[in-house]
Order: sequence, then structure tokens, then C-alpha cells
Amino acid sequence: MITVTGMKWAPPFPEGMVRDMRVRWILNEVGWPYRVVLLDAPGLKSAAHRAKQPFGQLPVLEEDGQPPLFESGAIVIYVASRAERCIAADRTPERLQALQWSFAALNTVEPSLFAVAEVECLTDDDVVRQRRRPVVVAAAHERLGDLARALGDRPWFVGDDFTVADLLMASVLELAVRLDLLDAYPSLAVWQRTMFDRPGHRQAEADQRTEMQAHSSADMRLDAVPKESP
Ligand SMILES: N[C@@H](CCC(=O)N[C@@H](CS)C(=O)NCC(=O)O)C(=O)O
Repeated sequence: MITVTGMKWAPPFPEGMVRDMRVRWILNEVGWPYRVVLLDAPGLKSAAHRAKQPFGQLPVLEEDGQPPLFESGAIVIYVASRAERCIAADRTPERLQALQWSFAALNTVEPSLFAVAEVECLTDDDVVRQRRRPVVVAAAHERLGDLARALGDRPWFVGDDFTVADLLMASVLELAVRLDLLDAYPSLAVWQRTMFDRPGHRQAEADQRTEMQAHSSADMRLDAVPKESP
């Protein structure tokens, strides 16, 4: 059985967007059964978890007989490759393009959006925020404009079917949606919504939200006391 590590709770802004979403989504797409183990903050930072994820983060995918795997992009690509679904055939130009666009999502688009999120949500200093905001927003718009042009009105980033490139790009673009940056690119916004309307994503999001709503911010305090099992 496959186990995916999720987080007990997150604030409303990232709820439904925490990165185990990407793993649940690809597993739903390929139809592999899995269970989710939820960690609180002490669990995330524990030595036992760091032995699987050295940075004390999630997601991690565990499977009998395999070493634990971390990095959401690596996990998504691994599942798709092994299932031979949602990724073009091995040793074809389309496979390389699927990897190329996956890295573009995680390494080119996501950091520019994260820079905006950092200024909007994680910066306490108003002066720093006012100074940095126009710079990071302009940089994010440059990336989004380039991306919208690159996709044009095609339904998929690669070939003629849904791939990991679409899954990862749509996942990353959710940050742009929540930061009100994507409305400026109507076709990209519609594309992202279409990807998120896939049943595999809808199920993953509903599951993550349900689990998080059953927990509270107290679970994510580093001094959270482990609860006694009943
Ligand atoms: N590049 C990593 C990033 C993982 C990551 O940032 N995970 C967040 C949740 S979305 C996390 O575990 N945050 C808790 C922390 O960093 O303490 C991946 O894609 O797996």
C-alpha cells in the first residue's frame, strides 16, 4: 500500500493547496489506492520524519520495499512513469517536453509566485512590503504573460493529452489565482480551472480540506503535545 504524508492543518490561504495535493492528484489520475498519514508540527520536525524528508517538510511517498521519496515533483513524475500514464512514452521527445514543462512549473514559475506570496503573506514590515511588492508583482506578471503566450489556446502543454506537466503547472498556478494575479490572463485562468475540474483533482482537494477542517492551528504548534490514542 502507498502512504502519502499530509499536514494536519494549514491556514485558509494554503488549505487545499498544500503540496501533498499534487501527489494525491496524480495517484487519483492513475487510479492507485493510497492512504494518507497526517503529521502535526512536531511530527514534521521529528528525527523519524527527517530520516525520510531531510528538510522536515512534506509530501513524502512511502511504499513497501522502496526507499521513501520526497519532493512533490519527483513523486508525481515517479508515479506517472511507473504507471505509464499522464506522461508521454519513455525515450520520446514528448517525454522530455513533459519533464521540461514540469521543471518550468517548479523552478521558473513557482518561485516568481512565491516571491509575491512572501511579500503579501509573510512580511510583517510595511515599508519592506511597499517597496518589494511592485518589483515582485511585475516579475510574476512577466512570467505569467510568457506562460500564457507559450500555451496559447492549446489544451495541454505537451502532446494531445493530460500529463504531469499540466498537473504541476496547474498546481503552481493556483498560487497566482489566490494572489489575484491570474485574472489578467483569461485563457490561462480558464485552462487552470479546467485542469482543477478533473475528478482526480476535485477528490484530492475535497479530501485535503476535510482532513484539515477536522484539525486546528494547535496541531501546527511546535510544542504541540502528542495526543493520547483512545
Ligand atoms: N520542494 C518541496 C517543498 C515542500 C514544502 O515546502 N512543503 C511544505 C508544505 S506545502 C511544508 O512541508 N512546509 C512545512 C515546513 O517547511 O516546515 C516539494 O515540492 O515537495
